Amino acid sequence: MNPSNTNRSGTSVSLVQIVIGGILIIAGGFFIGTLTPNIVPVEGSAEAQQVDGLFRFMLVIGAAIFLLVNGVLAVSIIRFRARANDYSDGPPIQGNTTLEFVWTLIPAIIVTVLTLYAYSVWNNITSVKPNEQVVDVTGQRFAWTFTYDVTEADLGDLGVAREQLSEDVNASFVDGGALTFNYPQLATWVGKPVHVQLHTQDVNHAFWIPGMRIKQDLLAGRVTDIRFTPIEAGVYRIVCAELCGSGHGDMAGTVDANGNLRGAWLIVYEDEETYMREFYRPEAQNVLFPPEDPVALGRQILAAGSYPCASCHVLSDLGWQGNVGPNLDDIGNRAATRRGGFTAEEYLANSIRHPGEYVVPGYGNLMPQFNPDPALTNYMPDDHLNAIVAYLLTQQAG
Ligand code: HEC
Ligand SMILES: [Cu+2]
Repeated sequence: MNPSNTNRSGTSVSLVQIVIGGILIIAGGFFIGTLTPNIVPVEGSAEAQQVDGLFRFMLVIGAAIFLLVNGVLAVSIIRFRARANDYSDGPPIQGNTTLEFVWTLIPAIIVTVLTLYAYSVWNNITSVKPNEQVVDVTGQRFAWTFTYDVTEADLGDLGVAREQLSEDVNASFVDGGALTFNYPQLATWVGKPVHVQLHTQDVNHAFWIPGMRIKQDLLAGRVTDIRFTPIEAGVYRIVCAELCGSGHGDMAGTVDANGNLRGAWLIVYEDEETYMREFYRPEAQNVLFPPEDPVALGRQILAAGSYPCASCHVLSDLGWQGNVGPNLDDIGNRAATRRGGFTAEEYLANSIRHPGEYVVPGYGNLMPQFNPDPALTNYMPDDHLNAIVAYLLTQQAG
């Protein structure tokens, strides 16, 4: 009697039954694998297709193993249950070389194939693509900032010659020879390979765009990076996937009651032309020709999201909804009387340069210090500070 294919009640399992069972299990695995599109978000990038392909492959294998294990379990419970008055022991089985060989070989093959497949997907995702759009992403408690380069060629496109730019503009926006501008959202177009370089100003964060299937940690003191190529126009949520403090939840893009996008989102335009017309040119123009009026300038600087204020403060004029710090809607009314010996301007400037010196009662000392020194994190030049103060003083709601 061969114990491997004879059950306790003496009926044997034929090869045909094993083959039919095997086919059913694998077919079941494929059926469950086809459900993937229903349980994952839209595939917004070429990488998403690859990642989902790998996921589906693992799901088919996992589902087949699930059906095998639970199928055998169900059959065993029914067919080999203890009958009334049967107190006998089962047959004493000792080793089965063929069986052990098979159940070692199959998992070894599966793991090897998965390793090679996953490695090739990772290789594709991380490889350098031609004509990449490079965007610097800065994460800090509790906001994302996206920095775009304005190249010499773009300047021509915008109808500006470099020499035409005023001394002022050069002084505030040229950094290492390149013109850059910040924006609170990431924008690109279908088919454009994007290379994001990730910097953190404080603790570790993680940059996650579920629709693109990319997620990469930001590590203090290091620059990390990730690549993706969008294939579907639309707006996609950007999320921080590393618990980074009390405002962590504010590092995810949200939609307010009026349907407006708040916080960080990825916007994928249909083509380069639409991207240039609707996003790039207006934003670059704003930066190249900042308003002369300090109030308008302060508003523009804050609206660009260069500083992470939005995630900690409410300011209805700009759609800010953070609640880590005081509401700034009426800051213009109380700035002059907050602190003895300080004018409204001095108080606001000091709140931004040295927030720890006077902590508003009822709040934690959580606000970062914005420094006049470019070598320090959270650099804020004096002209930005003055414009922001001028603008905040006009906020006198209620
Ligand atoms: C990490 C959260 C955080 C960020 C980012 C942040 N703040 Fe604050 N802010 C606070 C908190 C908390 C307080 C109250 C405690 C204190 O006074 O330091 C505060 C206080 C203030 C005050 C004084 C408010 C009052 O009622 O007297 C001003 C003005 C202010 N912040 C402006 C800004 C501006 C402008 C920015 C961006 C450049 C900014 N904050 C960024 C958390 C933040
Ligand atoms: Cu974070």
